[in-house]
Parts: sequence; structure tokens; C-alpha cells
Amino acid sequence: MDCGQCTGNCHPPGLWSRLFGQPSHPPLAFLERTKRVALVGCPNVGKSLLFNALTQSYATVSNYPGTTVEVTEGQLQVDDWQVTLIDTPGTYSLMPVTEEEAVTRTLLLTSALDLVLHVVDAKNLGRMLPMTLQLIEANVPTILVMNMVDEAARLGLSVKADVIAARLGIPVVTTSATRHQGIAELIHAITRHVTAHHLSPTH
Ligand SMILES: Nc1nc2c(ncn2[C@@H]2O[C@H](COP(=O)(O)OP(=O)(O)OP(=O)(O)O)[C@@H](O)[C@H]2O)c(=O)[nH]1
Ligand SMILES: [Mg+2]
Repeated sequence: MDCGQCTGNCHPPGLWSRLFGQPSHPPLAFLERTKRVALVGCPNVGKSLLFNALTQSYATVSNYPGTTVEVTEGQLQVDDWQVTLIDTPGTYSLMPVTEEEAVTRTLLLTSALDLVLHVVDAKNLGRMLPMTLQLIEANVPTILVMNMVDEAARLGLSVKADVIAARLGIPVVTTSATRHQGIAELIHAITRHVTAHHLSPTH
């Protein structure tokens, strides 16, 4: 095994890098403590605002390879876990029409994602839940984030998160990104998923 992959304490800290430079691979213990989580959903549902509320460091923006579509990444620390959050372009379904939707679909179905946060507008659940069903059918580990509950409440709509969670069989969190409501609950739900799936990666 490469020394770079070793998780033991075979030599004093820093000695290997002073003698041989940085190892090419981070130690396995570090790899096991990282997760990749993507925010997906229709345009204008509040993904980027939630991304900003969740990430605790500067975001990096890059073009998805071979496209002009921008994908933003940032970091979130939960317990001992380093979570890379990915903010994706708005998409209506997993059947891509635009280049943005194609990028999101590729990210969802071919990248090693540990979890997807499907962000929906709580005022328009009927229009948005079909994509939640598509994610569940595609076996993508998903938390449903019903955002904009402030606007739903203003319109007299009550959002029954526990009923929807029981029907869909996935965790559901309600948030208002503009008012910073539900963010702690969302971090809690991410933490629960990340720690529960530590030894049994989902895909
Ligand atoms: N009232 C209210 N407005 C919100 C909430 N979350 C987001 N918004 C507003 O919705 C608009 C869109 O928010 P974004 O975070 O840019 O939405 P997005 O999903 O990233 O949009 P795209 O990147 O275009 O897909 C902004 O004007 C936000 O201020 C919320 O919880 N309540
Ligand atoms: Mg956005």
C-alpha cells in the first residue's frame, strides 16, 4: 500500500512530506469522511439562497466540463464530515431539454453523489413533486426541501411535511431561505443521512 493511503501512525507527522513531498492520494481516513451533496430543482425555487445559507466557506464557480454551464461548489462541515455542496442550474425534470438540464442530469446520474437535496417551491408542490418521484425511481438518495414556506403561509397554504414524508418514504424539511428558517433542521437531516450511510454507500 502507498504511504499516502496508509491510515496508521508509522512515522512522525510531516516526516514523509519533508522527505518525499506530498503523497499523491489523501489518506483513506480523510476520503471516508467526505461526502458530495447536490442541490437540484426548478429555476427560482431558492437553491442558491439555500446553498449560501448552508456553506461556510468561499464558493468556487467553474464551467461544467465541455459546456458553458456554471456549477458552484462550497463546503459544509457536519460533525466530523466534510460535505461538498454543489449548486446546480435549474431543471424541471430528469428528461433534459436545455444544456443546463443536461448538465444537472449528468451530475445526478453519473457523478458519485451521496445525497441530493430536491428543492421545491412549497406553493407549487403539484408542479414540482413529479421530479421528486423521478429521483426516487432512479434510486437517487433524496431529501425533499420544501422552500418558500413563508410565501405558502401568506397564501393560506399549510404544508404537511410529515404526511408527504410518510407518503414518499424520504425525509422532508420545510424552509424559508430568505428568513433563514429551517436551515438548522436541514443541516440536521443532512447529518443524519451522512452518518447513517457511512458504511453502506448508496451508489
Ligand atoms: N419569499 C421567499 N423568497 C425566496 C425564498 N428562497 C428564495 N427566494 C427568492 O427567490 C428568488 C430565486 O432565488 P434563487 O436562490 O436564485 O433560486 P435558484 O433556485 O437558485 O434559481 P436558479 O439558479 O435560476 O435555478 C430570489 O429572488 C430569492 O430571494 C424563500 O424561502 N422565501
Ligand atoms: Mg441558482
